[in-house]
Amino acid sequence: MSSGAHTTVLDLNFPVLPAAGNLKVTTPIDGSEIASVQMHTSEEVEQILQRSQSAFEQWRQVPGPIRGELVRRFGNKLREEKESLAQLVTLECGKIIEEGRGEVQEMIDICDFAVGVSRQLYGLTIASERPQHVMHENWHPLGPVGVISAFNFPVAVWAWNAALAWVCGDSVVWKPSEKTPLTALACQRLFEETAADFEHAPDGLSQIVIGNAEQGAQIVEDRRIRLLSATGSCRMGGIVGPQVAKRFGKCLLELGGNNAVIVTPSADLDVALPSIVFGAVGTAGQRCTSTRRVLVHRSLHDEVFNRIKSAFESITPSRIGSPLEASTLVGPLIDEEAWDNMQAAIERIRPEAEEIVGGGRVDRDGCYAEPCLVKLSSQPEALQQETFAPLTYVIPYDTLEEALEIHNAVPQGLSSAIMTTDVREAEFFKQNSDCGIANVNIGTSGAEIGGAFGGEKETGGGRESGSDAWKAYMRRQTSTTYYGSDKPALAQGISFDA
Ligand code: UN1
Repeated sequence: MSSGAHTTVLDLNFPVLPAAGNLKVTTPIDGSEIASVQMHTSEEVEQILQRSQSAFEQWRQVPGPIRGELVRRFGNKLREEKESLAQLVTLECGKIIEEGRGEVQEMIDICDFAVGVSRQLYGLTIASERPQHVMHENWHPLGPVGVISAFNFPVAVWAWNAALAWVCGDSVVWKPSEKTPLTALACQRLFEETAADFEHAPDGLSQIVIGNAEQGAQIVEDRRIRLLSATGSCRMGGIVGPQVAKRFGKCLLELGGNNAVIVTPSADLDVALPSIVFGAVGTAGQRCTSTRRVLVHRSLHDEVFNRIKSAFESITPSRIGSPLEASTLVGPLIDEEAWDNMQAAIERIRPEAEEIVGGGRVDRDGCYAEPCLVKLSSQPEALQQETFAPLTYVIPYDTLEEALEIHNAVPQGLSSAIMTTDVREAEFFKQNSDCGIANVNIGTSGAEIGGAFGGEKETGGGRESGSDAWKAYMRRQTSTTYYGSDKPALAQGISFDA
């Protein structure tokens, strides 16, 4: 039942996608079925895990810079295939094509970054308290890494993990969202083509598990998976985290956000507004970094609300539509459940709202929502939850201290931003935001890969992509060597004359 246009994207770019299976894949563009793929059985998952373990045993012996060479070539492959992969991303998860391209660019960027890291897996030399002793901190490959990713960044988040895992000497088993298996299969094919020409890459270095929570659980519970990197809801993290901890595995959790922008009286609103609007409605509000709350100084509450409202109204309905069209700014929600969640959140907030703008459904196949803006007089309990939709609340505050209190009074701690031209306000905000990301005069979404990405509290505490996030993919070892020939001294000055 796939429409002509969709079949063309699939056939032209990735002709070897499996023809039939027990997992239906639909496009949010119009809700039609575009493919079906076969889910792995538990025996197949077991074989994948075995292959991953033996790939790791070989790959860990390959020098870091040579591992980096594979990632360099994979990055180049992505450059060649950027447009077709971007189209597939858009087709499968519904983000606008410009953002689909941005997502593939994010993969290319992390590959470049990881190539550099492959020559910089630095340890430390540590001063020993004992004569003729030297201490080192070494980093060794960790083991097979499991990656569980979400529909909204169907390929970039895997690439953040995989590129670093590969240069760190690890193998990767990836379970993509059951809503986006096609992009994962396409990435797997691109990786296999790259690895086929690279003599040092063992079979099974990167593998995919197609399935749902059942296949996910098998990976989560398997002791061979030394690091489990999971992106998704706080609810999912609350299940996965304890399961991994129970078997003493390592976990990297990248969970929900509830991100706010604070607008102070000194803000330049021409700088602030575009960032707020992109943060609120970009990716149809389906980023973990999307702007959910705008905390505005009371003196600007009406003005900021009205300006965001005008921006939303200029988008609705003409710029809401097929994400494959260049003029579209807001594409579809992923599915009917997302639409229902958005409507339920609007109904929950309705009794408290001073004004609600938008939030209706655009009349076309697929779940196309008008961005919704809600004016509130304070932050109610209902805002403790994240709603994955273009739904933004505008809340007044009186002092910056109060703004930070409101800001931090949610369970999540991913991204935050302040709009100000006052350096004191900016620094006060950075010191007091409890989030992993704290931006000044840019929005909450759209982080570059160079920084460590992730958040605190129920966001899970994990850090991915830039800075020293690579350390999560390796095992740390402290090594003390005595190079003298007399009886060696004991640490802490202990004397022990046997
Ligand atoms: C996510 O939504 O899970 O900072 C990741 C951003 C993107 C990544 C978002 N670079 O918005």
